Amino acid sequence: MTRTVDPAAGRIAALGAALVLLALAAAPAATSAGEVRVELQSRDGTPVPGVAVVLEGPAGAPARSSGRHSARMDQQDRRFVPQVLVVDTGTSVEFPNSDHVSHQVYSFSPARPFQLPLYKGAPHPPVQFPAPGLVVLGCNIHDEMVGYILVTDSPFHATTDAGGAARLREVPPGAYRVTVWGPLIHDGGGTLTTTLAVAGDGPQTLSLRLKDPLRRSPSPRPGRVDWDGY
Ligand SMILES: [Cu+2]
Repeated sequence: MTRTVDPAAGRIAALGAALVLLALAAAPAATSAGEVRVELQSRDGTPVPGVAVVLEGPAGAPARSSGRHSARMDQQDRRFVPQVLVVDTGTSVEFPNSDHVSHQVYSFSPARPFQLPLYKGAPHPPVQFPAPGLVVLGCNIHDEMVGYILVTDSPFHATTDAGGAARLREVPPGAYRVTVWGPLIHDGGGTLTTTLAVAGDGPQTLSLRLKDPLRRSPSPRPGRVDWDGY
């Protein structure tokens, strides 16, 4: 059996672990909420939608969740919709199939291997994602289908909209590490990181522009499936 291993997943998991340790070691800091807007443009200046943005830190921030414990990734026109989902560790995700054809959804990613036997509609219960990392989804019937669930210990996460903007709300002041991940991003192997000082006294915007052209097709792909022994 071939497994899909993405180096970005391990890096993000390690950062999540560090965040938890810091949260345990320090008392909660006084906070005032702020909104952070992260804008992502391609090399030619067009907005890049469907990209995951995660803010981690600062030291001393209380451990907390985003408050969202369930999510949904639909299947429409032989695509996962949305193609990229970013969720808190422990979130349960529904995978309804709105197509007229059946799909067989699977992941061999170390963060959460699973498979949903061939189905239409919503016969299967939600799948829980108990560990941080990048989960790459495929369909055993349609090789072109690929979806991604980025599971993070940080409550500050969003995906970019059609205008290439991600909005992160109620971000306390402090120094954050910003991670940007998308399946069409070529820069940095798909993962961009930077730092951001959040002042907390009003909305802030971080504008990022890619140096490399976007990939033509999403990466990584799900591993080729050998169902024997699964
Ligand atoms: Cu399918």
